[in-house]
Amino acid sequence: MMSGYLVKASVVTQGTALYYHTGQRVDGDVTVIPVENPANKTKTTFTDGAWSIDFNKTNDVQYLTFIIDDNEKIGYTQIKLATENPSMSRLNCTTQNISLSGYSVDINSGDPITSGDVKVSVLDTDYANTTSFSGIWDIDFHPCLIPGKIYTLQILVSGLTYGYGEQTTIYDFSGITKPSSTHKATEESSSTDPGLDEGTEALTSDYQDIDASDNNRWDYVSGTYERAYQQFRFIISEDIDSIVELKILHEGSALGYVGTECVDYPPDYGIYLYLWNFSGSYWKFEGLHFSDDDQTITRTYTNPDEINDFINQTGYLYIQVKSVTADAGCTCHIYTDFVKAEVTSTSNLVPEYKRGEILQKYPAR
Ligand SMILES: [Ca+2]
Ligand SMILES: [Ca+2]
Repeated sequence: MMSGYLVKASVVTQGTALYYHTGQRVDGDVTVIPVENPANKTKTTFTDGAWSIDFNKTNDVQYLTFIIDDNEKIGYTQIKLATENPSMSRLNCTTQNISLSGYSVDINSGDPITSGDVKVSVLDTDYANTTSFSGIWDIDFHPCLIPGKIYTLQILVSGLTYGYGEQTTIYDFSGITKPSSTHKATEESSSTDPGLDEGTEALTSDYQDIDASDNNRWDYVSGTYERAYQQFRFIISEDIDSIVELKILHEGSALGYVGTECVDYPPDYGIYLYLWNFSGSYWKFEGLHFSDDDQTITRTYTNPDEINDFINQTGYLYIQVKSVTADAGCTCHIYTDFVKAEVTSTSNLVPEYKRGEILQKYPAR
């Protein structure tokens, strides 16, 4: 509550100060600042909530700001005495010493933001100050402000935190040399599908041929009346339950036989792609093409049951390609230019940059 009356050149203002949350009466100080003539500010102490203050009014004063504080809390209000307002831009500012501190949490995870930057801007002025923090943020800043004018402080806290996000890992033969603890490719000639790891391991030079889509190809030739096989093994390091997508790519081709002495001339092209199904222990057919040149076969799996069929608990994933069957007296070629698996999972903690904003009123003194 507040009332004011004019005594000669003095303005006497009275009011009652209560704590906002409890309604208890305040013991503290009241300061009145004539906004257009802040040098004339005056302060007095009061108890039990009731305050009264007077000051000498000059003609140019139209706004009064009252600030109540008890060394812990601050309240303020502003009143207007007249209708005409001189430009505040003509008024002198005084340097303020302001300290702010706080505690930031990531609103999604609830985890504290333990390091980052805090920036304070005083809106409607050019003043801004930034400092880095770790733990609780705090900042000291010294804008030049017009006493009695109420400013808005914009406090921006930005910090590094970590959240769960999707991450894609590519498994291919780039940089792999024989033998590798994780990657293995084998070649085999057989009239029936081989099991896992039954063939002969490829050479390091073969791994280099299949490490990129560059038309350098690993070429394997079967025996007569047999199919040519190539198998590729990867060990997937992601937790199987966190995998949301598995993508397989094979680029290559296969040639049914070579040589005019063969029965079925011209050649018979065809390449078949399989994934090993660990649940049923068999090669599951997943794609084919009959081109005489490189073609890409891609398959994408998002069904967790399917992903669990193709990647076992140890992370093993097997891809197999095979040719058609060679005729008697003929051989088959199988070519791989590039092969890879892409695994997208949610298991990895990924860095995220968080940003928060607080607006706070500030009555300059
Ligand atoms: Ca190619
Ligand atoms: Ca290649």
